[in-house]
Amino acid sequence: MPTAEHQPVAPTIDAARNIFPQTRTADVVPALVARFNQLTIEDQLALIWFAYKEMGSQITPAALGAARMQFAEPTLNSIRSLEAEDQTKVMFELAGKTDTPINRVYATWSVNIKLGFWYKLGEWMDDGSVAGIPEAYQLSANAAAVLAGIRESESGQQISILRSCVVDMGYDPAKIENMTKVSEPLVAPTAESERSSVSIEGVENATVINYMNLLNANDFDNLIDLFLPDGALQPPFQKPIIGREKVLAFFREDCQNLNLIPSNGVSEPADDGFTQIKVTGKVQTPWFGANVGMNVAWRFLLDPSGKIFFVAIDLLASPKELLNLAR
Ligand code: ECH
Repeated sequence: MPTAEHQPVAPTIDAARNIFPQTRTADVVPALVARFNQLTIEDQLALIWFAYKEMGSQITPAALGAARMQFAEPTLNSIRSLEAEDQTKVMFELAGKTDTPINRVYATWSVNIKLGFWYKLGEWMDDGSVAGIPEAYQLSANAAAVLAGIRESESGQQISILRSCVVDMGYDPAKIENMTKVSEPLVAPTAESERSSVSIEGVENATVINYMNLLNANDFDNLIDLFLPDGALQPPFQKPIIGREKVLAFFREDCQNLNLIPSNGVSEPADDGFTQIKVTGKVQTPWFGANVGMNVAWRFLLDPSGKIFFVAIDLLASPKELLNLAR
């Protein structure tokens, strides 16, 4: 019996999201963030303060320079000039995500500017120039349990939780029409002669190697050429960002000065001439430098010409997962 000729069909993004389904991600991060969001605003601020007291010292000052503090400075200075009571009120409103002028400004900032803003406020809370959290503040039982959960997680997971709490604060950017985003200027790509090259045990694929090297060099214009026009990138705990234009905007806004340190991988044919590749390794953020290595996996789906149709970046559940290259 003649069989119908097999027509190659492009995979969907939804299908691509499920490649290497055995990858165990750090579900503890969204779980703790959800529990955090259930707490009272007072508890939320105190909890972050206590968590930050334990790990904030690992933040590298270089990151602050990179966040180009001038964007947050007018807001920071206006907060500093307020009475203590009103300073606390502004912080409550930020955590409460209400509609206020400061919360609307906050909504326009890139992730790094938001982090830098809080970093500076934290310093001022510490030295007494801005109202702080009373040392004797008693967390509720629920808040104490969330803090204990954060303490028990790995450092890469801890900073992901903190980042997520900071990103969620302020007014919802989606509710602001025609919003102009404010992000720090682009750094120049690393000079060709100063670039490093990764090597990945088990993977020689040129697209994957170039992806790592170009991202490490902040060379986003060449990096985006590795993607198909409708290619997608899925950051940890997020929905895929679809299409070259949006992915490029994301690289420029959120991905400067990352350090990708892939170590192992596996490559295998998928349907219709596609190739699926999983790589595991560490990622360092400019905020913590070598102090915090996040255990991650990259799951690539490449089309027959070697372009990226889909790549997901996952924060892994444990270091053990670095060795899990199962299909
Ligand atoms: C104080 C009390 C009042 C309330 C608040 C306070 C201040 C809190 C502060 C928190 C600072 C937190 C920081 C967190 C930084 C986290 C950074 C992370 C980065 C992860 C990056 C990854 C990159 C992965 C990617 C790869 C790709 O291949 C493609 C791109 C991309 C205490 C005052 C709030 C100051 C600084 C977690 C994983 C590998 C997807 C980006």
